[in-house]
Amino acid sequence: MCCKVILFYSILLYGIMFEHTVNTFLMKSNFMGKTIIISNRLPVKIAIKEGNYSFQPSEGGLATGLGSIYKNGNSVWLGWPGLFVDNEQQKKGIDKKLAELNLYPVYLTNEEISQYYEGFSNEIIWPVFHYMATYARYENAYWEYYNIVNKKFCDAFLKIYQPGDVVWIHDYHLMLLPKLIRTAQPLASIGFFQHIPFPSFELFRLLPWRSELLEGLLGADLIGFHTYDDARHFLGASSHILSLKSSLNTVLYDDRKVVVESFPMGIDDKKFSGLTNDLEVRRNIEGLKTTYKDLRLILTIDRLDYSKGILQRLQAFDLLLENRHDWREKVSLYMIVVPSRDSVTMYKELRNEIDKLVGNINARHRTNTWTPINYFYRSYPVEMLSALYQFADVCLVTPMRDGMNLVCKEFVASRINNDGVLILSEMAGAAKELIDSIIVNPNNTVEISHAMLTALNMPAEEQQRRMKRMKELVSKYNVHQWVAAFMNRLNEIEKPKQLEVSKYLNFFTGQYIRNRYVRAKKRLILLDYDGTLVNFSIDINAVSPDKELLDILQDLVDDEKNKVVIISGRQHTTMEAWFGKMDLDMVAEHGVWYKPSGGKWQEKNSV
Ligand code: GDG
Repeated sequence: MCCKVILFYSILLYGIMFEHTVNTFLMKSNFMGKTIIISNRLPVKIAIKEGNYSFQPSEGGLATGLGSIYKNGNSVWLGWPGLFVDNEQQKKGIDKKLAELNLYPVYLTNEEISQYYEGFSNEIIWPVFHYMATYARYENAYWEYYNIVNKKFCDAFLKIYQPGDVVWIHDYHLMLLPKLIRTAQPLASIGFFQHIPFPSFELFRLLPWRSELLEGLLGADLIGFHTYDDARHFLGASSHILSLKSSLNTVLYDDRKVVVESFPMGIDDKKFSGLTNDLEVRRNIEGLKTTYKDLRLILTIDRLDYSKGILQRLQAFDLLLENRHDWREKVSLYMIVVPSRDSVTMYKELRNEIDKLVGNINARHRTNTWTPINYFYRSYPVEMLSALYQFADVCLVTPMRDGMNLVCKEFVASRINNDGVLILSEMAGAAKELIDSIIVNPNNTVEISHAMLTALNMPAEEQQRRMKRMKELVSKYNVHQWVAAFMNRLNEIEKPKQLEVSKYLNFFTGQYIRNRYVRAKKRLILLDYDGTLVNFSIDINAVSPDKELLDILQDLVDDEKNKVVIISGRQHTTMEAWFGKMDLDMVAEHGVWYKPSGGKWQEKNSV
């Protein structure tokens, strides 16, 4: 039966190939289609003032990087606009304004935001993928909503998708989406990039829905991560959990090749180096100079999160002040913590712990003229960020885990004089690239406090040497290069894939072919014999058509929409003996002999 199904599909495939020349069509259309970017959030900030909405494009790294493709008129971005809207009239107004920016909203209900976003994404995936599995809450309701919302994104996507479009999905909120899209549009070109780490198998296996998540991702053609280790972990999980074979960076899944590679994300370095001339930035630097005078400054900037290693970093600074009294009144920690998810209990608790520890350290070490830790729980405009990046002596970035970490790259890009020192956790993706930083283990508070001393004492020439190399790297592998590398790779994969559509059939391509077959009004079905209708064999007698094959051919011939032709290198007398009684055309002996259905055999010269 199985053989019969495969045979039936291969017959259909051959027929449709010639009916529509699938490959040529696909290859042409792919390069003409638009790019559809999909992420949980749209790159836009929407503010409501007295019932009116105002829109401001987001300045985030992703928005900047992808801006080069989504603002070029042939691309669109699909995502949640970041606020709850229940009024249809208001939705229409928002839709219209967003469409002017090539943005398409997926509206979420409060329940969906709470269960899919705060629940599944941030209370399950986030902790497990950042190796903090004890924080995970495996609620079944979260999983249900994760499915519902991924499906919602798929439905919204299908409204704007056209064959030939390229899809680029971002991040862990949408891990089921590649498969949902693949099922609906089997031939779509789908890329997926994950911005957070992918954990090792031993962590990933903890998830009750591990197989579904992997299969969801495997709907993509290209899966990208920041680092080689993340890609390796993904391949390991596919092999352990789904028993999939992989060769180098390619997994074979459902007869499709899925390429898994690392694409370390860069920043818009020109933006940060350019900000050094900004008037507002210069004013902020003057302000910092007045406030901090001769003090050396260690800068840390993070979103409030337990993955960022904020407490450990504070302990390390405390250790430095305890052990080296000579640095008291000479150095301060300037710590910005950007509010985030603070309605969630564990984030609230983390904030309380940070508040307590900062208070404790300051209470023990401060003097009348010196505050050891200057702690700010708020976000700043980029002009202040840039001023701090330029003014600080040291930037301390010590996450417990981080997909990449862009703050350290922004610090480097801001150092126009090539001075300053970066201390970087080995657990940040960026540590694989910025090897001229001082690399530390974020759990080792002693090592971090030593690193701070090393940084504060580092000779100017060494600072310059290290910073110059890091700056070259940050500039060369910037966000534009990242976007180009990913999109080029996706296109590269697409070409051979289109050729392989004719070679490999799977569930999705099978469905696609079946649909096209059913819809066609007239079909020309050209069938090779050896290796197509029967297995290839050098024993000629072993490959005569059996009853099963003859029945399938008869079914095809009986359909009056079909014209069936068998083409072979075999003797025309053999073909006649096998198929002579059927109402089909035959081409034998490599085209030398031809017989139209119901007609007689004719030799080429006489045709
Ligand atoms: C994910 C991954 C990966 C911070 N404070 C302020 C502010 N920021 C900006 C920084 C930087 C960004 O936020 C934070 O960078 P991250 O790298 O931590 O990125 P996330 O979006 O949190 O996280 C991470 C990243 O995706 C990219 O793939 O690197 O590993 O977790 O750009 O400048 N910006 C402003 N005011 C602030 O107070 N204006």
